[in-house]
Amino acid sequence: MSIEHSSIDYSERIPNNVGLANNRRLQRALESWQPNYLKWWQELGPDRSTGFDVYLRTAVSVERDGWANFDFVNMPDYRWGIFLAKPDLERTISFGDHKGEKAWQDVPGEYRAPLRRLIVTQGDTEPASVEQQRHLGVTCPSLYDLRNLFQINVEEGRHLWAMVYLLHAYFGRDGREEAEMLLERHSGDTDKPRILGAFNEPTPDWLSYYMFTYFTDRDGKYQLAALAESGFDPLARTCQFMLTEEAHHMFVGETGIIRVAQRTCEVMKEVHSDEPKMVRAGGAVDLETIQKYINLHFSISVDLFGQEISTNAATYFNSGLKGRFQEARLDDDHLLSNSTWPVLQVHDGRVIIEDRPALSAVNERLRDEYIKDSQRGVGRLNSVLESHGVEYRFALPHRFFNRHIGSSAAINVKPSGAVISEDEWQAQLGDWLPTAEDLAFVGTLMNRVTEPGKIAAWIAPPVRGVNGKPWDYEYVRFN
Ligand code: BYC
Repeated sequence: MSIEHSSIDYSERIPNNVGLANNRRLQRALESWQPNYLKWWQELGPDRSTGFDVYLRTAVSVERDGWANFDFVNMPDYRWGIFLAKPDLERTISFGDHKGEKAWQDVPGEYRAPLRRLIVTQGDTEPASVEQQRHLGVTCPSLYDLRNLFQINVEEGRHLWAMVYLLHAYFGRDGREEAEMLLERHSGDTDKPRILGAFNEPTPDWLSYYMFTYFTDRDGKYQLAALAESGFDPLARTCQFMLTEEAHHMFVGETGIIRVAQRTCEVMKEVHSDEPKMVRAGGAVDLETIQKYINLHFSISVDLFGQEISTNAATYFNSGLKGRFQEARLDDDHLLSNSTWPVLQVHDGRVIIEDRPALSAVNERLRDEYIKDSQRGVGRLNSVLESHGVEYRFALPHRFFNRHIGSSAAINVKPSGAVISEDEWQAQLGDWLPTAEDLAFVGTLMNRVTEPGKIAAWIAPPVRGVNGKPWDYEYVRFN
């Protein structure tokens, strides 16, 4: 491969720091994918966004001070490019059968298929999320939120570019075909759906969007962190850089949910009631409905870690393709040949904990980390309720609640963790997951607010604006 550096050359048709100009074949291949990408963005990217000047951050280098450069960008002229974190030429593989060997700069022949599958699966989620969110701009609660939506959308687009670069640069003809397919599958499409369940679910309103960016983007954090450990160095370096952007997406989710809950608390005071009906009449989302959204989005996202016991995951680990969260910091043999991990399983319709070989439980271990992290945000959300003197508390449902992947997919589990019959499940479903009526109510709140300094009545303004600007700054200028 060509010489790589940290700063990004924006004079090129495809901005990059991978020395694309020195590899004409690859450059031409990516340049022929580019118009298809732009066509996809026009058709399935953010609705009604063309011609706006949006205050966006664009990476100018992958150095600490270079990746967050803010300026107005006329949509859709955002410059999507290819940025890899700086190489560490001494890097060695830290886990699995190849532990201690030099990280690979090329794809090892024997791991070509599983590596391509991982990259395709990761790549598939990125445009999927843009598709899922495409109508939200039409009902934005404020200019600040509209700007954040576009920021996340352009970055997910760039994350797609990151995976497409790997496919084109390292996987030859089948890589190019996979890159085409990434633009052909679509979220929710019955014939050609996106690969993973969560990415075919609708994101119909802004509460769903904050939940998605809180819960589903957080899966992104954990999966990217596991891939950032990969022995395939270009993948590891791509994911390292993607992780810096992912943090902002989760921030939008967490602060979004907090702002919705805060406004609900204020309205509860205004209407002197905690009755959901009264809160709704006051123009806010009742806490019970927020909890149902948490239950839904948590359960959908928890499915993204695969089955509790996975031979795929064991193979990925053994082969050095995908590690554990912060692999290098873990204090063990990094081979997992003799260790076990406690795993929740369903046996005879009961939930039990079993020690299973740690190697086949690496997906479950990543899910454990994810759940701990998700729980921390719920704690912060509850502090908001507490600070308003509200007694209600949010909680994550049991990890087996509403699952479609893994050993609990075949049984019904209450948010508390108790196993129940199908009849009980059907009878109580509406208490735990958003009903059509809940969705319709939240839908009635979704009205577009685009005047600087104004915000929809169901959500509190953010504490801070973007990049030191006030929250009521004109983040989007309509031309
Ligand atoms: N839906 O052995 P298993 C993000 C399939 S999010 C449908 O249990 P494995 C982002 C699985 O593919 C991060 N199918 O687990 C967030 C397999 O199929 P095959 C995305 C599912 O293979 C917001 C079979 O079931 N990145 O970046 O270790 C906005 C048995 O699988 C699901 C990645 O996921 C599901 N939920 O695990 C934008 C990283 N779960 O192979 C972006 C790359 C499992 O038998 N992907 N299956 O046909 C992976 O590491 C793995 O593919 C998975 C699945 C962890 C997803």
